[in-house]
Amino acid sequence: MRIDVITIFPEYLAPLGVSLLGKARERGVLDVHIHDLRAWTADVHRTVDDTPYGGGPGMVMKPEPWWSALTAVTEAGPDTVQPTLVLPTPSGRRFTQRDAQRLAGLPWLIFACGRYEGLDARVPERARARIPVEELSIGDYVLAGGEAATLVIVEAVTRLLPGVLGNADSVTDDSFAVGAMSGLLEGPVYTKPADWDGLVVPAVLQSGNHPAIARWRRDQALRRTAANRPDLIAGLDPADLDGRDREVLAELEERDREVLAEMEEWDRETPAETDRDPNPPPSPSTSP
Ligand code: JEW
Repeated sequence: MRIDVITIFPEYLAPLGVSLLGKARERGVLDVHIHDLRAWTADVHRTVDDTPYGGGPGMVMKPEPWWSALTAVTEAGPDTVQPTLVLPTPSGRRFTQRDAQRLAGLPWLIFACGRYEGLDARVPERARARIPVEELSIGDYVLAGGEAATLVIVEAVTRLLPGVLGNADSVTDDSFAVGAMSGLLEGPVYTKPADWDGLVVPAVLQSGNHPAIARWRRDQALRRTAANRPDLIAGLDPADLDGRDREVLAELEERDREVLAEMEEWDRETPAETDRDPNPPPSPSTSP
């Protein structure tokens, strides 16, 4: 896979030259090129931004340097394959593991890292008439530019390439990956020593009873998913749940109902704040 990154902060992308990615690059699986957008400016000040039409805060990236850069980078690459332009933006579709898998199957990705309030909208519009363009958001928070999002997407994609990760099996069963535990978060993992300062690894994992281990792991995955990602539980296909799965989830829902009932009781029996003594007498402490 070939990856080009265009940015006004090429030093920000330095991690792409080291460690795991470095190994893949040495093996020829991955070919990464970082470009300084300012190389395609025409004025003495190397200007890449200007004020927004219609007014408002901040600056917008000028289209001409971007179009020159994209044209040059596209023409410098292989002429046998088509590039896909990846535009990290807070206004894009959410980037998921499915996107990572799909992008990992493509031969050539060009990442355009914006800054300020983003690129002039005519850049992706014009690029779309020539090549596939993917406007992607890595999450619902606002970064200062596309560089960190590019590092995230490049790492998620390249770890799926053969030769990037040493152990090809360890990419198959992780959280969000497709497989037996699809749609669930991973449960806790342990390694030696079995007893670490009195904290012991759950006995079932040391039992050698593989069906029991698989069941325990699924219980843990269900519990953790219900606690941290109720949206994923809601999205599960009922056909993927067995009897024990339903039992675990029913138990968690029952605990939820008990806590809710307790809170409603507290609400009924506690006077409103406006009716309460702001300086109550000290009550007996229950702290350890
Ligand atoms: C992200 C690229 C480039 C992605 C995710 N655009 C824009 C923009 C920015 C701040 C406020 C409003 C719009 C900054 N910015 C980026 C932000 C990607 C750029 C400029 C980004 N969050 N933030 N998931």
